[in-house]
Amino acid sequence: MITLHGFAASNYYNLVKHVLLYKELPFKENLIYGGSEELLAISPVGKVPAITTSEGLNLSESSVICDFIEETYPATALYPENAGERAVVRQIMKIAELYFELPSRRLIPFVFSGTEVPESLKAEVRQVLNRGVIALSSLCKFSPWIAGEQFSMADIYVYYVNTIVSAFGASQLDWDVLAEIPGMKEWNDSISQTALAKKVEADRLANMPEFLQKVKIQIQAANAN
Ligand SMILES: N[C@@H](CCC(=O)N[C@@H](CS)C(=O)NCC(=O)O)C(=O)O
Repeated sequence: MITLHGFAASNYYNLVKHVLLYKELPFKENLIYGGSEELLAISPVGKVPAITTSEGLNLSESSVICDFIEETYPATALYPENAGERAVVRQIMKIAELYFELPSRRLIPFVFSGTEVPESLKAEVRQVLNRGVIALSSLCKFSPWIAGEQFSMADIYVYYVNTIVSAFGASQLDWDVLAEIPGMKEWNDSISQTALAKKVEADRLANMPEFLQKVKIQIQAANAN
């Protein structure tokens, strides 16, 4: 059985969890936070999510884990059979990661520490997000799924990327980024209404107080040094 390591407040963790649930694969969750020696033994950069397979293989990096799960458990396929269509799904995921997730994440430390985001950083983040908006507007189909008729890995991946974009883009840039992409908000809302997304969200909310407490302790320790 697969063990999924990490914590439910993490969107990266949640996207892998959603994939496992979608494919109805048995798995157990090991609650573990970033920065511990225990995690470093499983995940070389000390980040979550990571998985341990039933054969004892440890893997990290959410997109790598998603591909491994798909290749190992191809029933209930999450990638199209056609190589070109598969590449388009991966292209959407990669662009969402590079131009939506990663720039939005640069705002997180300021939110957690309650400090003002410098205007220069806001401008940089806006610029990168804008590239994402242009690219995803041209690539996403929402007919009804993000890459077309077939529900794919990109539907799960981008949905969890968007949780970060919405939360931090709106609060720090005063910008409803998702509203810029025709069809994105409606698609996002429809995924949020699925039973699996609701389960993952309930687990996220349950983990938030403990996660925020960990962040607070880390900030206090950093300030004391
Ligand atoms: N590229 C990684 C990013 C994972 C990541 O940033 N995880 C965060 C939680 S959402 C983490 O573990 N942070 C802890 C740390 O940076 O020490 C992936 O796709 O899995």
